[in-house]
Amino acid sequence: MKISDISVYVCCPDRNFVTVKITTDEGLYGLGDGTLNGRELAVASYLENHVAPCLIGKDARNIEDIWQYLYKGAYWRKGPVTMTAIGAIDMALWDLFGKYTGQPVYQLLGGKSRKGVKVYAHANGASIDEVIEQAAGFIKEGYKAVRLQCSIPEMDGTYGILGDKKDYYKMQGDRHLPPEQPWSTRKYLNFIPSLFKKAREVLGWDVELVHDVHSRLTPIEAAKLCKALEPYDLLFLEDVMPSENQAEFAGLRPHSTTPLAIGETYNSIWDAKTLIETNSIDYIRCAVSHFGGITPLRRLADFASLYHVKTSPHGAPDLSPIALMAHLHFNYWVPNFGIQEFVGFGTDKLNSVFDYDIYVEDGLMKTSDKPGLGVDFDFSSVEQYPYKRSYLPVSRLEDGTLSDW
Ligand code: CS2
Ligand code: MG
Repeated sequence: MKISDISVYVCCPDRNFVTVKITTDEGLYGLGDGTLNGRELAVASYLENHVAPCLIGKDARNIEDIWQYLYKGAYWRKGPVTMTAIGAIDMALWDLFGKYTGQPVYQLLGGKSRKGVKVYAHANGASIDEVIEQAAGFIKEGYKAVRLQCSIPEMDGTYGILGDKKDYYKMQGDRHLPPEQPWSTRKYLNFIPSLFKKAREVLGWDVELVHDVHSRLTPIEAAKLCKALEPYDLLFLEDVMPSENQAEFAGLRPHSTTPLAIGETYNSIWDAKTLIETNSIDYIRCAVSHFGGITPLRRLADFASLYHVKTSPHGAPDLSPIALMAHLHFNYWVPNFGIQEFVGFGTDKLNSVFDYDIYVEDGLMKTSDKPGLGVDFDFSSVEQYPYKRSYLPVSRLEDGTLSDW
């Protein structure tokens, strides 16, 4: 089964996605997600100009060798652009191998370890009441876990509640440049515990609650928040501070039993190694696309399991349904699975472009037994919904200083 063509498709059905199609001489094709939010064309170019030419003629079944070839063979290792490109190729190869063998990918990984994949939904709102009302709706639908994000009073357009606004592009203005958002750590820290206090009063204690800090605190502020939220028993607190300095996380642990999650921006096991082996985190959130594919994610999960760290792959709307499907297969199998982030089924436009086989039943995500990843793509969407330049927001302190995102 030799690779005969690799094509890259960039389209924008309400947001930009990079899709890789690997075709073989047997006429089969596999799909991979190469979307890197705000830097989509860099990955597309890396794939088209630097990766595709090297892979034509290679045996598509040699997934591990192709991964090593692209990682070790490039000399310039790691980095989000490189690893997202490798991730897209790796996903497409697993999809292909599934189609070639007639097996769903979870079966090739070692089979199902669970009935379904527990997910957490997103409740985002402009006020505490709005967030709690949304969360209550999810619980009623059967969800067992919900992430709570709320606008901070007197801080317009707080990041984290942006996801629900479907006019994402409008916020970026006519020139499509990064929107700027204000940030005040003091206002945030003064407010957030009241969200979780009310949530427990109204929603009770059965539901698992999550919150994402988006790396905005210093170590001492992070310790303060972990302690303040401890009475509300979170499943985890995500990205409580930036992690370039992995060693800082160990210092947080003695302060609080609030579980910690991190990893959505990581693209190599080296980004997580110290955090894991010093028992500094509880959940590792690396994504199949940005981490270089299913192949390295398996190695990460096995390593994490030695330290009781569970997986919780990133599941934001800027990962395409191809990555979502890859996560679903991975999560069905991975022994130390924690929970999957799930933001819902996307807009009508998105669903007209991607045909993906998932459903949620009693808070568990499931798929049927289609070979491969169980996802297809409308290749004409590139003309129908062409790429639109887009950026993530930038945050500034109230005095104008650029702040951690
Ligand atoms: C967030 C993401 O889902 C999450 O946990 O951190 O929405 C993140 O902001 C985006 O994926 C960035 O591209
Ligand atoms: Mg996050």
